[in-house]
Amino acid sequence: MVVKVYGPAYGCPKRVLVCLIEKQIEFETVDVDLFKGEHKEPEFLKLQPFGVLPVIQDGDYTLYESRAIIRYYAEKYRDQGTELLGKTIEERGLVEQWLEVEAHNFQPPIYNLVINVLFSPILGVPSDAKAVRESDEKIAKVLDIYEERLSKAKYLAGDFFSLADLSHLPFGHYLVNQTGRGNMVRERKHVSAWWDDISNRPSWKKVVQQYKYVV
Ligand SMILES: N[C@@H](CCC(=O)N[C@@H](CS)C(=O)NCC(=O)O)C(=O)O
Repeated sequence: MVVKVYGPAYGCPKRVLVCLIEKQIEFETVDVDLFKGEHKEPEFLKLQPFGVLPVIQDGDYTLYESRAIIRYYAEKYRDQGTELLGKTIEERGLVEQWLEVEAHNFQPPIYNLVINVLFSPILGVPSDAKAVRESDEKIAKVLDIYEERLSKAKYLAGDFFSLADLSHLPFGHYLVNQTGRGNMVRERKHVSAWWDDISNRPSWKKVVQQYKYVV
């Protein structure tokens, strides 16, 4: 059974795509156009009642929330493809810790930037300069903490690439390549080396090449 992933052109679904590639799981994609409001149509809401991307269908199993999906596949196919959860319960704890940091500290201010810097002009709505300034300040503080962590470990959870690192790829890409803030990463030696390492993985390069970002 091939996994169906909805919305490959956007950031959060790319988190799922890169995980499926690392885990060597076959999938197909279904386009959903956020700018046309397809994610708010009744058929889509039957799958994802909150009207956001992604959602996956795996046979008759439906799952949404990108980080729930990647945890599910990393666990289900533990012995297939890249091991993404750590070998010990302590390693797993650190993977979970950094997944939470990504979800609550890293992605939200970058998401705000993406809305205000990239989406607002397309939608023809004014961008909120205060929100942009506050997001920049939050991202700088978060990256200072990452710099400290990555000066002691090659990856966020230790010396192994994990779901925690993988989860940063879609919005790290927005930060470095789409919102003109690559300097925030480049100014921090260890964050910069980490970003080069994870974003050069064949899995992520394939996602970026085959499922182009809409903006
Ligand atoms: N916590 C959710 C967030 C989903 C989310 O915000 N998705 C964005 C795309 S990255 C979206 O669909 N936005 C459309 C909207 O908010 O209307 C997840 O990780 O799956």
